Amino acid sequence: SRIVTVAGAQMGPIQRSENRSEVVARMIALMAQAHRHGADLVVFPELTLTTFFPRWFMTDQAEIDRFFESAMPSAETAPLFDAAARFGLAISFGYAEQVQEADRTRRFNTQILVGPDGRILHKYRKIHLPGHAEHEPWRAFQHLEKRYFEVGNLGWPVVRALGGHVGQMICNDRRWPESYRVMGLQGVEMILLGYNTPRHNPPAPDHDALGDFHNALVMQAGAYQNGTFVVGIAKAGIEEGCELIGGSVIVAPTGEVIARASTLGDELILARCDLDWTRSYKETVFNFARHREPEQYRMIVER
Ligand code: ING
Repeated sequence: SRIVTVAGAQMGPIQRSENRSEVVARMIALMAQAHRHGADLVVFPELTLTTFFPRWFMTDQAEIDRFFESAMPSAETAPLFDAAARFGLAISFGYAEQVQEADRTRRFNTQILVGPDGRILHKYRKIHLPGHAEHEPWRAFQHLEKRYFEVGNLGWPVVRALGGHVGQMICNDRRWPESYRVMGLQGVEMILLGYNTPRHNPPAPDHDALGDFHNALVMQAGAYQNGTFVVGIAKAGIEEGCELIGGSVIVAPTGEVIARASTLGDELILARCDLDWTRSYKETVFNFARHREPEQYRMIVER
């Protein structure tokens, strides 16, 4: 068996006035708790260093850039790396990444996996950006990820880490089966993801009552259909008047939820995950080499 003791660190709301050092202190408190429970890994939400700023229409790039990290680690985030090394933990967390690439400034919604030695083991940039790019005043709140971020340019890599094959995705990605399957085809055994999901989706208010159901549904399906663990961790609660769902979960390759958050605040969930548990699915019902018919799937890519 290859047991990874996984902690999910659900974060409660982060208000606009809260600075990075205050957030980092909350994160380190959860890491200390995880360490006391013998965790090997702590997974934090999407954009876990600031409030979910795409809810606002902003035009001043300097104001927008105050929500981005132009260095990782920086003075404010270095304590996370130090705590990971001190506790011998790997950590996965999301942040708004500003980077100079190909001689221009680029901005991504990013999640990184940092090893206990402080090395960045995996970086993912969000590919499925939900919402819209222009101001839509009819909405109770905006969802301007298409305005503030570029589509990720790193694909969905799977790396060797934690004694197995590990991948990451972010928030809206979890609703798209392709995100899981691209990693499933690379033999992924544990997918780490964070999310900031408003309870209310202005274009489809009739979906609101099903928010928690859809959240669990997509991660349980993705886990089962690709024989992988899925760790899905929320930033939850009421941020600047906007309610975000909780429902952080750890899902087994069976599709069963084996740990779930009960609150909408900072809350640690835990599970001992035996990566060998994936084999019974990857070698039988989802033996891709034996049972998939890619020639029949072309429409998925060509449309
Ligand atoms: N948030 C949401 C998500 O995909 C959304 C967008 C909200 C989709 C409600 C559907 C319903 O979970 C992010 N950040 O992607």
